Amino acid sequence: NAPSLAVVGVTGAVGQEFLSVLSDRGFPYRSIKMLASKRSAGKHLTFEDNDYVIEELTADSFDGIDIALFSAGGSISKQFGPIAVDRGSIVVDNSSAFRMDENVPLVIPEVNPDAMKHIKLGSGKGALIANPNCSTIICLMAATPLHRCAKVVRMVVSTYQAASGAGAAAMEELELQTREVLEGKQPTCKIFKQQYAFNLFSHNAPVLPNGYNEEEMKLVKETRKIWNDMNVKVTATCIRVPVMRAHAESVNLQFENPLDEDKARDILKNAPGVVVIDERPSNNFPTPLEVSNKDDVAVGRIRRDVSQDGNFGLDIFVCGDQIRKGAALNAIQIAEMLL
Ligand code: 2RA
Repeated sequence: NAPSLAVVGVTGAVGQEFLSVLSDRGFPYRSIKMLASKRSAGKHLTFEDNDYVIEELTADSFDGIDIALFSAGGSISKQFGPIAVDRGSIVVDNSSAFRMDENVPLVIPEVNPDAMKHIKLGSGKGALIANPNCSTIICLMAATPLHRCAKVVRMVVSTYQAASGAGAAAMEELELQTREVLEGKQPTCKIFKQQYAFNLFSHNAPVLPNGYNEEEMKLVKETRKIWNDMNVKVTATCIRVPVMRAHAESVNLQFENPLDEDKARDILKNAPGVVVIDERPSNNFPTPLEVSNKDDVAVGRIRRDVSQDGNFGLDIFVCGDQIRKGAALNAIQIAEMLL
């Protein structure tokens, strides 16, 4: 019978998108528990014409819960994820807390579904499944079909990341700053220490001793885990750009075996969860606005890398909705695999 669900962090941007995706996809559930911090407990929300009272997340929240969707930050996942697993829940965690744990599958359903094949609903045994970082999901949705055909040996990624990745408050600040700047006022800088409107800057994640920020190293490490290939060379530069909710990524791929651009285009046209927008005469290629609020990742600018001999290199440009496929949709597709 249909599973009982819990949504942890239901008031956040991803938490709200969990509910939208559950409804859009007719995900079957016999009950659903809306969980958030003490601050939100007691508030009402309507979901699928039913009224729900948001409950405070506690250690007892997971009794009888089959699947728990988490998106409330790494510290909440670290504290309550294991508790939920002990109570027999299968946790799909959108935070980075457990992504690199060798016992936790890191899953993009269209890419590496087998990584979670040992996890069964109804076994009474809880488990943890990690949702990859949004920029990783969006990149690998396009890069993996090509990798499966010609084996990527090196990937260089430049990302152009939306405000939504920094949360609902960042989206609100971008809108506020845009108005303020247009009105000749001093922009309000609370979320980011610098002006964001009409500007762009290196991703706000902490910078590590090697000079990369955490967002860039997530792309490097998560790609190797998801592809189960510790030798693939990955480097990344992640930039925050004044766009609301969809990431864009420029991806350069170097292959072990030749792959010409026409074959690459065909592979991508047939790839699940991918749409090709690649019209050179009209200069029509993926844009963040085009993919916003949509499930599919869009890819274009497919072209042979002229810096490589033969067909061993390819450049592509990818856009994907950060909140949907980059977080909530991917997590719920993972949950669907448990049904
Ligand atoms: C970002 N990847 O876009 C992060 C969100 N999890 O900032």
